[in-house]
Amino acid sequence: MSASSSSQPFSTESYFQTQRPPAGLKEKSEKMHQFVEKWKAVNGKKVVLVTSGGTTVPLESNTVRFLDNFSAGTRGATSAEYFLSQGYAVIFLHRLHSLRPFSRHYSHSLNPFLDLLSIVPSSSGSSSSIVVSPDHTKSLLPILQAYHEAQSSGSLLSVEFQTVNDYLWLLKAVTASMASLGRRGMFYLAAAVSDFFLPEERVAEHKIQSLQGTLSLEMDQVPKVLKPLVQEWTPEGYIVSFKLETDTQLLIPKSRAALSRYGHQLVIGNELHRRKYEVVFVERNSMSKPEKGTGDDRIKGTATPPIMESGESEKLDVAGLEQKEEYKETWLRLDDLKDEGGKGRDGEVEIEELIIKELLDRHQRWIDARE
Ligand code: PAZ
Repeated sequence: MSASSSSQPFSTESYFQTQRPPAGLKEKSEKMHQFVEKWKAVNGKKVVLVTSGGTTVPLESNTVRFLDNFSAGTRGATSAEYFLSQGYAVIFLHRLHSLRPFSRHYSHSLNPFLDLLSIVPSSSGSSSSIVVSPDHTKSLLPILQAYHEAQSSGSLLSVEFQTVNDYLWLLKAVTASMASLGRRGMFYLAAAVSDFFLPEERVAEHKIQSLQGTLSLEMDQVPKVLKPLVQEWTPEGYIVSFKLETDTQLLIPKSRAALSRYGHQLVIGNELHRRKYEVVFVERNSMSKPEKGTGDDRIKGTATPPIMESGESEKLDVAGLEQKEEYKETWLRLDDLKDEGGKGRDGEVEIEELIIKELLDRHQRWIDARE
């Protein structure tokens, strides 16, 4: 299959004008809206949107094949648990079949739940019963208690997406609802969202046939919705985006470029292979958002960011990158805990626990700065 790209890149606006909303959008949006309204009425309650897992890009509308990425949803599912433990109400917008809060501890590949159970044979003709083996009870108990607590309080709402199109529409819808929370709303955008997609008019209807020989695909760039999200959809929300790189040299400059470009509060950078052990918080020295359209100027005195996002110019402005004083970086490393005598890497502490601890204070300061 060969598909030619449209000459104009999609803007956020043209994307939503031309790409159809997914089935079920209305119902899911309504659920998220009700959830936000419920918690908005509770004085001081903070609500976080956690996005999690990878997005697919279907190659056929009767989908047999699709492009995907590596993300298992560990970051999002783990973070959601820590947000709940800190009193947040959590909207968990996640990829279908990716890891979920609480059940992630018993994933079929790492820790199959059948291994937790033992059979107690009947003693008097009644049927046998099943119990959790004593050696697993200790670790299961707090997880089960936290799970029941989230269920009975209704503080966790899970909503699924699969394709990048599902994700974009749901993100727009939930942001519209969460905007009314003002600064009490946090956006923790950990999903690994495809940078490229096939516009629906170029998606084959049926399974692509191998008779055609080679398959070449030309994909369009997914519009950078973070920009309208920050500047129009929810100007008051506390917004945390993630930046994944495989070249560590790019982590900080690209995180700074994202802050500069979108004007939000925090970028958490992580390198693919070390993401479970260390992350870097990249933020501006001041808490304030830059004025619309001025973020780039804060770094280098022109309207061009130091590193452009993919699909735009890849020009690197070294002079801009060297002006570091506008930004600060804070590394969180499990190895540091070990050095300090705590439980670090391969111990019981998860990096997400450290991330959420750091975020609590920053979010509270963001709220206090306005009130
Ligand atoms: O889902 P996971 O735990 O396997 O990976 C988490 C992650 C690397 C996808 C996340 O931390 C992240 O960086 N998300 C943003 C990716 C990006 O679009 O740059």
